[in-house]
This record gives sequence, C-alpha cells and structure tokens, in this order.
Amino acid sequence: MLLMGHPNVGKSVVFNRLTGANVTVSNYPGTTVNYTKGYMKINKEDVELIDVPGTFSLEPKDMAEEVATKMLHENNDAVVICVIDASKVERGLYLALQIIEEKFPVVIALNMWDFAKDKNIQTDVDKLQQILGVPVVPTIAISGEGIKELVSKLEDARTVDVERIINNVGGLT
Ligand SMILES: Nc1nc2c(ncn2[C@@H]2O[C@H](COP(=O)(O)OP(=O)(O)OP(=O)(O)O)[C@@H](O)[C@H]2O)c(=O)[nH]1
Ligand SMILES: [Mg+2]
Repeated sequence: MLLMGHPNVGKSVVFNRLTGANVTVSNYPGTTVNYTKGYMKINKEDVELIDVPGTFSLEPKDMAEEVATKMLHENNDAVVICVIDASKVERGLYLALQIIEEKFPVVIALNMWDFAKDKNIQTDVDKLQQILGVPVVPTIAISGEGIKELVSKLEDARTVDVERIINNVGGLT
C-alpha cells in the first residue's frame, strides 16, 4: 500500500497514525531521496505501507518526483491512499486522477480538514465521492480525526474508469 500526495499535505503524519513503531527509512537506490516504510494492521494482517515522497504529478519535475513516480510504477498491485490538502482540493485532484487513470485502486484522504474549515473552505464529500467513484474521507491527521474511517474504507478502494468520472461530471450540469 502506498501513501501519495503533494509535498506538505500531511502524508507523514497520516503515515505515523497508520503504522506502528516498526518503521524503516531507506534511501531510494541511486538517489539522495529517502522514503519510510512501515506496517499497518488490516483485519489482523500486517500490510506494508510506504510513505512515498511528495509529488505534484506523475510527470516528474525533480528527483523526488521521479522517485515517487517510479515507486508507484514498481508497485503496480498497490492500493494508493491519496492525501489531498482539503483547502486545495482541485489542485490535489490532478494527481489523484492520474493515479486513478493508471488503474490503481484509490482512497482519498482530504487532510487538514480543520485548516480548510478555518478558512471557510468546505467540500461536499458525498458529491466528490459520487463523481469519482472512490472513497473520500475527511481527516485531521494531527488529531487523528477520520483516521479510523480511512482505514475502514481501504477495502472499498477500487479501480475506476476515468471516462466514467468525466460522464459523472457531465451529469451534474
Ligand atoms: N492543521 C493541520 N495540520 C496538519 C495536518 N496534518 C499534518 N499537518 C501539519 O502539516 C505539516 C506537514 O505535515 P507532513 O506530514 O510533514 O507533510 P508531508 O506531506 O509528509 O510533507 P513532505 O514529506 O514534505 O511531502 C506539519 O507541520 C504537520 O504537523 C492536519 O490535518 N491539520
Ligand atoms: Mg513526509
């Protein structure tokens, strides 16, 4: 399982909430880019979770983004938890849609929900979920709010046809 998203959206705080103490930091071969790996319990099973370096897209602009893109492509059976800054949902969706388009099962965490709320930015989570066809969960990683729900939605992660998402958007207008 992979945790992905833009830089600075709270991926590592989410990662710490999901994994136990047994984490390892590794250097991606041939680079100075580090990533962290840990394990989380799902239905009493230990599942590997990787805190992938932040990236804005799958068209890498620097070494960290290149590593992030490679890690995704090296784990082509992974479920991806896509962490999006709840105050910048539209921007964050670009990466999520790219990952969905590559047929990875995705769950979206709208993190920093508290911060977005303070800024009076609110997302209609049900509508977004309907349009995308993947689970969308508001989270506040620093307090742990929403993390349990995020875990419970992991088994609902599914691959979606992007054509369908486009049709769903069309159906709104
Ligand atoms: N208000 C608020 N702050 C948060 C939340 N989650 C994380 N943060 C803060 O946001 C900052 C970035 O969090 P990180 O977990 O380091 O973000 P990241 O996505 O791992 O960042 P990179 O690894 O640099 O890409 C830290 O100061 C966190 O304490 C949240 O839900 N609400
Ligand atoms: Mg991090």
